[in-house]
Amino acid sequence: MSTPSSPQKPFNRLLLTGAAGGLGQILREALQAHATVVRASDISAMAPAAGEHEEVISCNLAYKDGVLALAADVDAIVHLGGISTERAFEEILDANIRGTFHIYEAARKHGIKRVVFASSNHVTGFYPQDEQLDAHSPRRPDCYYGLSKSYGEDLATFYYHRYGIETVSLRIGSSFPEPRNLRMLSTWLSYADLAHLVERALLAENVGHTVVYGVSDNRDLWWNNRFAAHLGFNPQDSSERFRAQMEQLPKPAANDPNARLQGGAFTAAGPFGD
Ligand code: NAI
Ligand code: 15L
Repeated sequence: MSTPSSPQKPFNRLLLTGAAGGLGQILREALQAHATVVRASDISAMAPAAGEHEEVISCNLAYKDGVLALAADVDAIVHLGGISTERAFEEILDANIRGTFHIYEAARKHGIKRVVFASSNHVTGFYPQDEQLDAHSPRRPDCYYGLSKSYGEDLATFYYHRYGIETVSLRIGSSFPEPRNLRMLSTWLSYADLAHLVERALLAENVGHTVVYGVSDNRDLWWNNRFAAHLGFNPQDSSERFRAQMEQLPKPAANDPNARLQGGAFTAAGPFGD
C-alpha cells in the first residue's frame, strides 16, 4: 500500500517583504502552498488584512532594529520590499540599499539560510535591445534604482561566501497582468510564471548565489538563463498573445530609449533635485 504524501509544507514560516505591493499581493497568496505561516510585511497598509495562516507586520526596512525583529523565527525570506522605480538617491538609499543590508544582517543573526531577492533587469539596463545577455554579462545599471539592485546582488554574493546564506536573485523583467508596451513583449513575466520562479528559488538545492532573469517564454528574449538551469524554472506563458494589441500602440521613435535600450525609460529618468 502506498504511503499518503505528507501534508507537511517545506517551510514553517516564510517572511515576505513588500507584501502590499503589486507582486507582494500575488505572492502572499502563492506562498501559502510552501509555508505553514506567511509573515507578510510592508511599510504601507495591507489589504486584505491577515488571513488565517498569515502574520501581518508593519516595518520600515530602513530601520535595522525593526528588520531584525521582523525576521525572528523565519526559515527563509522573500525580499520584495523597497522603491520599485527610479527616484532620488536618498530615497533609494534608505529603502533599497540600507533595507537590503538589514535583511542580510537579519538573516545572519537569525541563522536564516535562504533569501529570494527581487533584483531587476535594470541591473543590465544599459545594454542595447539587440544584444543577448546571461548572468555572466557584466552589469550595466541604468539608474540609482538599478544600482541599488546591483548592490543587493553584491550583498548576496558576500553573505554566501562569508556566511553560507544562499540567495536566488531574480532579475525580474516586467511583471504585470499584461505587457504595457512593445518593449514589454520581450520583458514580460506573467504572474503565474513569477509564482513558479519564486517556488523554484525557494526549493531548489545548492543555489549558492544564483542570478536568474525573471521572464516568461516570450518570442524575442534578451536574456538567456543557461547559468540558472539548476533552478528548474520553466516558464509556461508568452507575451505573444498580446502582440497584436501592443503593435496598435504608437511606436517609439528609433532614438527613444524604449526602442533602443533594454532598460527603456529608466535609462533616461532623473536626475532629481537639480
Ligand atoms: P511595488 O512598488 O508595487 O511594491 C514594493 C513595496 O515595497 C510597496 O508595497 C512599498 O510600500 C514597499 N516599500 C517601499 N519602501 C519600503 C520601506 N522603506 N520599508 C518597507 N517596505 C517598503 O513593486 P512591485 O512591482 O510589487 O515589485 C516588487 C519588487 O520586485 C520590488 O523590489 C521591485 O523593485 C522588484 N521588481 C519588480 C518588477 C515588476 O515588473 N513588477 C520588475 C523588476 C523588479
Ligand atoms: C522594474 O524594475 C520596475 O520595478 C517595474 O515597475 C517595471 O517598470 C520593470 O522594471 C520594467 O523594466 O518594465
